[in-house]
Amino acid sequence: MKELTSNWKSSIKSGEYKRKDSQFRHWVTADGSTGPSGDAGFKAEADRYHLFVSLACPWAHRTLIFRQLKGLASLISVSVVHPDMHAKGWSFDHDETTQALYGTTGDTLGQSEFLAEKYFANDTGYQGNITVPVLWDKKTGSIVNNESSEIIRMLNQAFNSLTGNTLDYYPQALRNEIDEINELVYHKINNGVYKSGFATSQGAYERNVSALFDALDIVEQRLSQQRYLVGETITEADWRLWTTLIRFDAVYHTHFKCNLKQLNEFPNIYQYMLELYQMQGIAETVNMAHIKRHYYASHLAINPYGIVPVGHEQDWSIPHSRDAQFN
Ligand SMILES: N[C@@H](CCC(=O)N[C@@H](CS)C(=O)NCC(=O)O)C(=O)O
Repeated sequence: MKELTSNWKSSIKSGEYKRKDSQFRHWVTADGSTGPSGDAGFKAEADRYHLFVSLACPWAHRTLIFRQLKGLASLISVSVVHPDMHAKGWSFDHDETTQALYGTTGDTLGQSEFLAEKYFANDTGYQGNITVPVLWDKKTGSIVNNESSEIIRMLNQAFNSLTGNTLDYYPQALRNEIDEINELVYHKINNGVYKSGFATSQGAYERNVSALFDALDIVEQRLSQQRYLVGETITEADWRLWTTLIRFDAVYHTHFKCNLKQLNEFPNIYQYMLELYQMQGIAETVNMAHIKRHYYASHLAINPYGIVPVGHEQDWSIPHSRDAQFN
């Protein structure tokens, strides 16, 4: 297998990290008609679709959360890669030890050694990055979509008639507000931690850390006055923010040098993070050992010996104050 040029290494120019666009953009829809992009033919069906994820990846984590929130665990299967990501990209390395420590599953659909094989399965000339999450169609043996923000919208809607779960995390009436806060959260926080950690100049690093903490101040202020990002209703905007928050103190603060403050110094954000962690089905999507191992042991350019910091024990099951604050 050829060596891959990893996303973050290839895209650093003048100190600024630039994330590339995802390439597979088909949509699963209730009746198989065309979605906002890509081809038709991907009808929502039980046991047809599969997710390839790393438990470390905040983007992949979104899709696991929506699989839980929308009651899709028995309809959509999952393979979990090994946390270490080196020259050949994500691997399906898996044994009893990695399973116990990191929740790896191996390639539960086949015999692939690396995730790249799934990308090249139907497109030997594929030039894009080999990223998780991947939404895979077991019927055609091909990738449907590798853009998490789109996968969660499909999971939110397309399978409703199969599951009877009509909870809506992107309701029509709130879309403008959700889109607006997503913009801030994506650029300054979700991707902001990466832009800080992968900056290769002091200036780029300081610019991005400063923008990140300004955005956290805005979010802190907002969450002091309302329960969720767009009011009293929890939406996709909250879950998109949350996957960064849960990794913050253990990884981004240290590894990506996002260290103006720890997250627990933002009282409203911290309590909100606890509240969401304690929602049904969510804690089981979090594997801190996998998260820490991936970041610290894979990004050797910024942590050359791959040493994983011990860190302090974080207990997210302690009672939170959001009920009392917003009743
Ligand atoms: N836009 C993608 C980004 C996914 C992404 O960058 N995933 C990272 C892991 S956190 C990855 O697989 N990186 C591997 C690489 O770039 O080589 C999404 O949101 O789905």
